[in-house]
Amino acid sequence: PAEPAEPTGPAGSLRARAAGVLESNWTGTSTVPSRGLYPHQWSWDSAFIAIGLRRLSPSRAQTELETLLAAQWGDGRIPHIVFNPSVPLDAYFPSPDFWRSSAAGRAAGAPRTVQTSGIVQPPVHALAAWLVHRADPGLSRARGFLARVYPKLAAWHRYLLHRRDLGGGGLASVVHPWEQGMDNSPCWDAPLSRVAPAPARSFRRADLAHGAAGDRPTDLDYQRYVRLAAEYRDRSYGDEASGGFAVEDPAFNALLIASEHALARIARELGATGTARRTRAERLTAVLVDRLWDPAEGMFLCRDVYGAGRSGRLLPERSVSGLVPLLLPDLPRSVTRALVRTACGPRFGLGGPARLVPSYDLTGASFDRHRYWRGPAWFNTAWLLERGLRRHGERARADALRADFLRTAAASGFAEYVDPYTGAARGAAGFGWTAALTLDLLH
Ligand code: 9WN
Repeated sequence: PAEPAEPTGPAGSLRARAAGVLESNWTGTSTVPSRGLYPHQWSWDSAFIAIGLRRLSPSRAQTELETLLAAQWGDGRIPHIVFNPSVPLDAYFPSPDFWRSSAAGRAAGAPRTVQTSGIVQPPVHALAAWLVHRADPGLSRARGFLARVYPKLAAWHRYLLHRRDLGGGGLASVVHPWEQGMDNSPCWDAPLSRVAPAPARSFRRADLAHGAAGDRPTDLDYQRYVRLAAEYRDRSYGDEASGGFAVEDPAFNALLIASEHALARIARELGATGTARRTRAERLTAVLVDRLWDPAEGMFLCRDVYGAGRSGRLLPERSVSGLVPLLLPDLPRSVTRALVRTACGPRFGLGGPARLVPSYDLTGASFDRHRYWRGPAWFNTAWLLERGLRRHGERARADALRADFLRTAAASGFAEYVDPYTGAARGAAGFGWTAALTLDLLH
């Protein structure tokens, strides 16, 4: 790719500023997404952060992933939060005393010494591990990095593909909106409406001390998040009996497939053929198209597994999640062409009126340019789209998205998310994956 112009500002080069964010968010063994709002280690944040950290320090990037993997549960799940014991309990909700992982998660093999949540996040980890290895293969081999992480990543994928195939069609389901990572996406409105809200006074949100209420999920959203998580905990985090919420999400599954391709490469590097994994990734891609592709919309949609009287149905909401599968190498050409058309059309405005890629259809009834995953543009999804465009030969569009990414990251102070029309900063400043993915795209 063409060398991106590196925007500079009064505070020094963009690279130095991004590195400074990662430095101040580093705890010694991992990186927090943001000091104030998210003071612990988050699963998919750490994967994106490792992808950027490899440009600064491949050994720190390895440590980032290994710290997360050290909190893996016996059943293979990688928890969505690993709690830092030195952070006060009231700094983030839900805190360790809500999840009670080492007690409630005992049957599922939760670790005894570290406190975690009991839900998961998108499986970006094997992809991150492979990219981290590629940044310095000599160091990685000398430290036995891939040999150490491979069995853990394989167990993680096994958990998702077996215990989480709640729809029975071969894809993984998320059982909580926090698992998919786009917490208050309009995609969850219909399945969440079947969840009885927990009493408002049964918990205290900590996020509103750091973020504007209009930028965050609503109280009613939180009441439902709390109900779902508490019920899962009270089932000992078992996936046999099902709760009220199960969704097959295109981005979550596309990341699993991309990571399965990465695991195939890792297996090959470790002396195996990787063929079985590559074949599985190809097969899963076909299943993804079969179950979630909507040709009329020209994008992937979410499947509400318990919708339509538990026979399942595609949800009509159009979120950026439905464009993320562009990342995959084995999609039919008709699908990749339609995805690019949809991304560049009026709904997502890529290369047109929108900055980066909005999290939700600009023309959708639930669009809200400020409220978190209901419209604002996020940097991790832009990074995934940039990769997808480049993979499928859309070089000019990928270059333009990368330039927009770098400009917006610089001007917003590495914001958590931005207004999809103006690029104005929203949410936390000095956000981990925004800084990390900036470093990656500058490279
Ligand atoms: C709940 C940490 C996380 C991200 C998610 C984002 C947000 C948490 C929250 O922050 O979720 O997990 O408290 O809102 O939605 O994608 O991983 O950055």
